[in-house]
Amino acid sequence: MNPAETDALIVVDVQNDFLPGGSLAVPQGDAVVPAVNALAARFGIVVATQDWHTPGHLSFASAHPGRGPFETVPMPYGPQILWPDHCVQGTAGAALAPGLELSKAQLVLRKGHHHAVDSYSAFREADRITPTGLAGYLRERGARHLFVCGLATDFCVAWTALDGRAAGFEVSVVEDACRAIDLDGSLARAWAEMEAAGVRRVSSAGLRLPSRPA
Ligand code: VGL
Ligand code: ZN
Repeated sequence: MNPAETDALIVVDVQNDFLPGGSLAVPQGDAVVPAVNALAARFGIVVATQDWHTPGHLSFASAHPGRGPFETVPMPYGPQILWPDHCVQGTAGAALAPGLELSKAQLVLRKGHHHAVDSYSAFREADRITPTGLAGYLRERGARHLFVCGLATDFCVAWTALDGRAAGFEVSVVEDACRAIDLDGSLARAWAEMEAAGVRRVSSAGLRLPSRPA
């Protein structure tokens, strides 16, 4: 598999709060940094996303008295897992990880900024209706095949990959450049859903991307 000039790398939520020591730490989340850097050097289109919540965002357990992190509550758009406060707009926890070399990323897309609606997906908010604009951006850039990596495999990476397919793109998830939260079997479920939707499961080593000048 040889990504063409019009293939796009989507780097999902590689932010301090998802790294060890962060408020919603993904086990070994920091391990994706070198893998993502190596991938980014080889793609013509690079997009990074940031989870970007308002203070007191309704996906935070702290906004629901009597509820705790990782419980599920009904929201108007469906069930919502409650999370520890994380990735609050402008905070150090919301910053991209140190060591991430994404100076060539042309777009940094922020999501989850509507106070009452979560957005795991980089394409559509959790109401499944409100678009972020990413599909239009990628189409206008001529992208056809998206390679998705980052954090966390079973939430923002999976939802982004599934919505990328729904938007008509070829989608591959680069497994070694992702890490998962894995809450009650969520990782196995995410891979099953992605495979059923035609998302390819690939590794960096299997890509044989042409190296390109910076
Ligand atoms: C994420 C849970 C809550 C993610 C974001 O980036 O996978 N997970 N917010
Ligand atoms: Zn979030």
